[in-house]
Amino acid sequence: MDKKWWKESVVYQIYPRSFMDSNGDGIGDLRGIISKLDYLKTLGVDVVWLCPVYQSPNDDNGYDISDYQSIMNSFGTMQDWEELLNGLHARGMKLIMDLVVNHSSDEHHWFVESRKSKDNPYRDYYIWHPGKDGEAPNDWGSFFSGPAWEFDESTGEYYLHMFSKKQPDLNWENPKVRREVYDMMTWWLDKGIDGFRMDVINMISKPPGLPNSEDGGTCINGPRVHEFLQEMNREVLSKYDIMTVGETLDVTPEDATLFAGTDRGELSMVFQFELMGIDSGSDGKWWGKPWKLVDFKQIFSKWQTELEGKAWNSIYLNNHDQPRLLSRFGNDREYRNVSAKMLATLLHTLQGTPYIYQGEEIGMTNVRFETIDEYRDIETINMYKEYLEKGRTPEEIMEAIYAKGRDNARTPMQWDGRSPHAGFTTGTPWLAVNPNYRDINVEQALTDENSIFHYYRRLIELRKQHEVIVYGRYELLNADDNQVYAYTRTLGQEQLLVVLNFYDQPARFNWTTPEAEALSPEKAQAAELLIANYDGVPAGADVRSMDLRPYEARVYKLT
Ligand code: TEU
Ligand code: CA
Repeated sequence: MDKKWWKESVVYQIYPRSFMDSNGDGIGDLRGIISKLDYLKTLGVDVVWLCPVYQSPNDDNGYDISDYQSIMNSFGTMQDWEELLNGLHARGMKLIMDLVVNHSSDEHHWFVESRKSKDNPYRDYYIWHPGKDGEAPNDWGSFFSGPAWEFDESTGEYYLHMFSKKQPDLNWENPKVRREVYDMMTWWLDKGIDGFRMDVINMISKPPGLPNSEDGGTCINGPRVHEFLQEMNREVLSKYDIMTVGETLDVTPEDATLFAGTDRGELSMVFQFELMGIDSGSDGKWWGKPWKLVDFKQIFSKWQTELEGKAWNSIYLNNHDQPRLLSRFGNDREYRNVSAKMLATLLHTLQGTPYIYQGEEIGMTNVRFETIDEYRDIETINMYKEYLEKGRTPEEIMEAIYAKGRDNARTPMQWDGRSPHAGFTTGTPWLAVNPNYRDINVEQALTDENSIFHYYRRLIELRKQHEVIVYGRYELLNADDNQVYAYTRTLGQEQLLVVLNFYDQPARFNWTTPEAEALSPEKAQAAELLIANYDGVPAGADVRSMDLRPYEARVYKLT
């Protein structure tokens, strides 16, 4: 068993713009986060992942960086940042920073230089190409609608931008670019941070000749990506006791063992997106289809078993780019409390490092703003225009945004139910607060012992008490059951049984595999209930079959 602190940790993701505003300008900031450190300590998380706080024109809320070594003015100063780091460390928590180096902002001085002339020393920091027959160099599309190429008048060439045109892709083929990135990373690590979350890191190597996507050309998992990451590890990461998590689009478990394999000298773990695609349609995420529990189980199980002993999972069901997990996979209406706890039980009893996205711990939900003008996310705004042009109705498009838009996750954190704007700001928030804050807020959650928050706190505590939760081997039970998700976790003599009803109806669980038959009736009746999301679970009942209430979740210790 290869023990590591980051395997035993729970990570809390902060989207600074939406977390807490300390000065009334409507934008969350570093001093706001500092004022909530005791809240995080109460929850019990070990690591904070801070989304980008660097200087940025905010075309994509900080994922377009114009200076990697200074703090965005509206978030505060470097001194505030140091106070945040010290405040976390003083409370026994760690800090990982977002590393966004597939692209920079077009306002970064590298790009300002680069676009000046073809012989500028920074020209090769980015990916420039002449057009082909008066058109873009290839057929790639940007993730934020439209082509991935922008024609630049001044030199008559195109530059590549996989995201917005204000996010030109850096040219990793250029060793100078890699050196700059490694030096910058070292500079942050020497300030004492505990690691990085690496934005779209499996896109940094572009295929030679930039073939059309029609011909299989893609910037995902490009030919030199592992070479670059191994170099980065050698030059930078290996010199520190840190954790790294790569955001990797479109990867299989096999790819993950390459990026995060124990002996690969690359990353600690990756975020996979297979689960996030479970309700996508043929035309991507917006025009989706309902998801099925059997598929959901199959995907988690595949990752659990295929990474076992080879690489480490990161476990999440939402982040700042995804709808709220409760609205997507649970029930954000009459079963909000129990279904949020049921999903939390899953996330905190799988093998891997769990990631909590701000507000998840109080059961925040998706939002439905009436008009597109109330939305702020560039992906959402571009998509609205794109599909209007393609002939969809505004109503249809708004429904897609309600289901999948990124602003669902970005509405401000709901701190209390009394103040205007949920106590997030005394001014006007940059994105409106979800009107349900009167019922769903931190103040309420802290005082109510039965709250989702306290359940998360107990789950985090439980992980510290039972090694089997961290390191135990996972085994799926009853794969074909479309209502109940059940599995065991086993480490030496220790065994857990987790049973989760995913539906708003009662369900019956019958454990019939040979392992269950091997359990003696005495043992099956002596199982200890470690945590459950309902009261009144019958004591001493045989755990091999049970009746579950809607969204009921139970974790038993069998040995
Ligand atoms: O996201 C990468 C990404 O491709 C998707 O998650 C994307 O944002 C979208 O949701 C697909 O439909 C990362 C960051 O997490 C995201 O916030 C940034 O916008 C993006 O990279 C560019 O830096
Ligand atoms: Ca502010």
